[in-house]
Amino acid sequence: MKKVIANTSVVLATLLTIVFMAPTAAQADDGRFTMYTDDANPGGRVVFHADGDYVQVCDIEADGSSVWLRITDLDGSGGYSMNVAGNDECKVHRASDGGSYDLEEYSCFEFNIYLSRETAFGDLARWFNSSTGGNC
Ligand SMILES: [Ca+2]
Ligand SMILES: [Ca+2]
Ligand SMILES: [Ca+2]
Repeated sequence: MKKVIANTSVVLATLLTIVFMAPTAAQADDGRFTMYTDDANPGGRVVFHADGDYVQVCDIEADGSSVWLRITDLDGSGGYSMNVAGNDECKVHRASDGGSYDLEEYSCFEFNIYLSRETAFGDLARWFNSSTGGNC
């Protein structure tokens, strides 16, 4: 029995190593961005991966406010809005959803995240939809 516990510890240690190494690998990639709303204890977060046009919006605080994201194509007419409500709730859209969710490649997009109760807490960023891009 003791031997089984020891082996389990080795497996756990290995798994923990993998879990803690993963975010480092993700941060090293280009074309991945994160932004929070501007309130002191942020109530909203957006994550964008240019690869696959992955957009995740999360309501990360029980503050009575839902989170809105508006995406605007500064080079064209694309983009969309999405809303998520409820603490720890997230919504995801990606290119494979089709239509306006398939953002134009190599275009510059403005991401505007804000809270339903107070738009002054919004934040804005401009990101290239390109794995080698960045801010634009
Ligand atoms: Ca893309
Ligand atoms: Ca909230
Ligand atoms: Ca696309």
